Amino acid sequence: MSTVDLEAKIPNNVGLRDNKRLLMALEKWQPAFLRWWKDVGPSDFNRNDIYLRTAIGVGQGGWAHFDYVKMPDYRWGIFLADPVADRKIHFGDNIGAPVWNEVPGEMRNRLRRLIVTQGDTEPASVEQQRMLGHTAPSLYDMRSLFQINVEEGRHLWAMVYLLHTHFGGDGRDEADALLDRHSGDADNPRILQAFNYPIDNWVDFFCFTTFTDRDGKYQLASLAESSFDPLARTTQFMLTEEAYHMQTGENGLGRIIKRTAELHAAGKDPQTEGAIPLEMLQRYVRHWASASMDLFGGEDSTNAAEAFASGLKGRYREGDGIYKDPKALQQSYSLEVPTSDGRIETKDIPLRRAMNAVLLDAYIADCKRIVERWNRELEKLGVSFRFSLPDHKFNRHQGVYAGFRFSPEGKLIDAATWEAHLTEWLPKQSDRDYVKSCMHPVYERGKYANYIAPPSQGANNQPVDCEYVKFN
Ligand code: BYC
Ligand code: FE
Ligand code: FE
Repeated sequence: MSTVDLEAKIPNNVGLRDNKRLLMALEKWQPAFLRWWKDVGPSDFNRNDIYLRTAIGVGQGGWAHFDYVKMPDYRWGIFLADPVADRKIHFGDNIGAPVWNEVPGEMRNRLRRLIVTQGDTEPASVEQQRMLGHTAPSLYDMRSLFQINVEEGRHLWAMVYLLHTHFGGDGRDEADALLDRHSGDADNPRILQAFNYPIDNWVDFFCFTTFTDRDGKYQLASLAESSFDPLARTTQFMLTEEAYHMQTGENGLGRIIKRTAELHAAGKDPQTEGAIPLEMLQRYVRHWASASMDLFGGEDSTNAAEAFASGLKGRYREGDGIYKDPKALQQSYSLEVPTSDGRIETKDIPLRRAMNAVLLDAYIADCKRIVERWNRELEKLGVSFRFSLPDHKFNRHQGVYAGFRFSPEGKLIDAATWEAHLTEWLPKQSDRDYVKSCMHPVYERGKYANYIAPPSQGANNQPVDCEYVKFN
């Protein structure tokens, strides 16, 4: 197993110590990163001791070392999963050839663009969430937020490492630009739209970590198949951390649902008790699910075809041998496309061009499982409300459905029908005002805000009333 240099200024298992030029470049970027953290990362709480998990190795358990840390002292490091000896390309046009450790010239631009897009989302999410500590519903939740924030910071490091190591001067410029764009900045926004929406309340936060971090899981998983081995190894390791982000979302929403359901069961009106009505939560779910589906890009995409053909991006679990044709040349994909005269046609497109749609399908199946889990809880609590995922055509701004109007069930509708139902389907101003009115911080050990049930277990087997964040 690779050795991790923990004493280094930048902890790493990539032998930075022996690559003086790279080390110098990264040590120059490091203060810019810390400045960025201070300026637009979590507002306040940088002096609190927080019970955080830090990656100190890539082996089993090595990435889950817990201790009290102040966020700016978190050891942001560079960790790649250990290499697989003699790894071969396993999909696309170059099947069977050895994987690349350097970027093939003809793939440079496409690969740089993928890495920059991935890298851009990581700091964006930290910026979006920067005010949430001020309204944390408990110390447990505050810890989760900051855990996610420091790890997204590390994911930025992961992409910056690749840019610095493999893309020369252009890569260094791109690494700087990752700290210059800002979420929601009118002049210099983040690349993908979902990363420009504000996340200033915990309902948006839990929806974002459920649905948007889950796009992260699928994008990272497809990059983890990459023939460019350093990218595959970096993203593999990032995925180990990602699971916690999605759990935070799924459990967080589950706890909000539980609290509301318990009030229903007790014959009380959730809204007079400061809890979140389930219909309202459903509107937030529709917003974030559809915004996250946009992150998969167009369903019919030559970019996606080329990324697959050249071996840069595979399908979900491509390496597990679950697909019949690893070249994806023999099959087609049936895509529903809206026509200008208001019908939906099924069009067969070459499978390679449908790679974004194939990945989106896997994502949607995963999201459906989450929603079903919430619904089983509701059933247990004796509440008749059921959550549903919007159809993939609903409220889309990217791909073949952009510019058309669909109901949450996937029925093509006209603009007037859309307008008439908008406030029923997506969060409206009064929802936002109400949710905001529920956001009061709870910093007392073991106490939880009124709209959310306590978690069923604490972090890292600690009790739920552990002092996860110290105010000293
Ligand atoms: N917004 O061929 P198309 C995460 C552009 S989340 C704006 O349809 P393609 C995280 C596209 O760039 C995971 N623009 O799509 C989560 C292209 O522009 P050009 C992030 C968009 O290129 C939570 C044009 O439209 N990782 O990690 O196949 C917290 C046509 O594009 C959008 C990645 O995204 C959009 N939504 O696929 C923290 C992986 N969609 O070239 C972190 C890397 C498309 O015509 N990125 N466009 O100027 C990719 O794989 C691809 O760039 C995309 C788009 C899947 C995003
Ligand atoms: Fe991430
Ligand atoms: Fe994440």
